[in-house]
Amino acid sequence: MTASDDGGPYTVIEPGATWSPDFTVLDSASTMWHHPHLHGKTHEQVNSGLAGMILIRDEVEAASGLPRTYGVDEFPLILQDRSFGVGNTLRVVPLGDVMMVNGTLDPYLEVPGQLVRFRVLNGSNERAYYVGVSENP
Ligand SMILES: [Cu+2]
Repeated sequence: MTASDDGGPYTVIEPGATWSPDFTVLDSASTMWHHPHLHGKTHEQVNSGLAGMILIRDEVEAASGLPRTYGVDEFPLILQDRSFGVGNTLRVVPLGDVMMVNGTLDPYLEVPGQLVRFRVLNGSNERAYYVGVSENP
């Protein structure tokens, strides 16, 4: 991967512009995420929703028997805490007081009565999540 395809802090994408990196994925099947690294603005931009998942698949994962039909039996869940101010504007704070999943307040998902796969991503700025417990640092 070249530095220009890495999207580091010196790759500025102007409003309305498009950036199309080109690289070969070398990782095994996994759940990754992308987000900006503009110096001093990462928190604000991720808080505003500039983040998402990258689902990497391979033949091992295909043969695993895990559910893998996106939106049918495999679901991405991006957890983010947020805080809203006057007029429901997003506030940039380290720890939000409202939970969102996939950018949705009070999320609801109906799943089939079978084995399903959740790909869970902590997309929060500073909050850590633990199974069954959410802890503030
Ligand atoms: Cu990062």
